[in-house]
Amino acid sequence: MLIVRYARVSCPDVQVGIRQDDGTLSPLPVESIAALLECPMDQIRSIVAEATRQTVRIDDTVSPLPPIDGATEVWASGVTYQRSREGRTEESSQPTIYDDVYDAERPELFFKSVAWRVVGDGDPIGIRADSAQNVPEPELAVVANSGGEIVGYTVCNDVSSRSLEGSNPLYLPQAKIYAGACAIGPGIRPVWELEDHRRLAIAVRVCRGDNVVWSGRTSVGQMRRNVEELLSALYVADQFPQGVVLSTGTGLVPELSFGLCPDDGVQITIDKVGMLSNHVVRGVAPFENLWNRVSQETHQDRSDPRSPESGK
Ligand code: DO4
Ligand code: MG
Repeated sequence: MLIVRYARVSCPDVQVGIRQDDGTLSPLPVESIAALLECPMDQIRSIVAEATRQTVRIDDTVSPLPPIDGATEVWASGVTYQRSREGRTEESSQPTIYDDVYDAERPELFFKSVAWRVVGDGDPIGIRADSAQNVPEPELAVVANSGGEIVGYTVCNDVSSRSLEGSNPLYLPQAKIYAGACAIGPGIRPVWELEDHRRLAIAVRVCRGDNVVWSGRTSVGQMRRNVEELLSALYVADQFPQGVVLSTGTGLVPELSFGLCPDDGVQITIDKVGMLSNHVVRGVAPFENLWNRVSQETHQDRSDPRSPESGK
């Protein structure tokens, strides 16, 4: 099962539910995934267990949404796989810093996105208009609650500007945070359904027209650090009252001659967690609707005077 967010044509309010592997959806009695992540694990498990009684079929009237909302933030870790260290050493004007951070006790952690900027499965992902070379970064992301307990796992594409980061590591925030740079989905696989996340395989395929122009495969077992270590480094100096999604770094970096182009299709699959598919667009304009989406969801709240149901 996956914990998902979705909207329905008959009832456009955003709902949180459980998507079963047989293609049925069961609504959950919470208003947001953020509200779920406020709870301790035993409560999350019992809320999820309650969901399975009532089901609806998934069809064209159901639109999937990214499994993140509210004040939940996305953070990411870097240079956690040997392949990321090698790729960055090759591209960078300051190659030694990547060796240093790979070996260091303190992991590299960086802020990636607020929830409303995240795109979901089937949405476009972005490349910056001012960036010459851009890559997908297929990553396993861990979802934790307010207490730092692992709730589950999802797929993240940490889309990045390789040329900006390569020209100067101080440009990292611009290489990592811009319109369409963070895709997450399709849902959250609860931790109690996975025996050993380190055995999960991660695969990527980039299609241009009918051709596969880049593909790769790795396993979470290749990661130098473990997810508990990454999470405790994040929680040691901050609080996450509505939980966090922490992407654990990429082990798949293409050769330097490869870069994403508009209209490319990017598919990332993680065993037992799901497949995240997106197509590439350039620039900011295709993401202008993201703010409309979040603003509509906010005003769904009946207590808001701008909501039609409030009668004000
Ligand atoms: O060091 C910069 C970012 C690294 C990263 O995003 C990764 O290794 O996945
Ligand atoms: Mg990354």
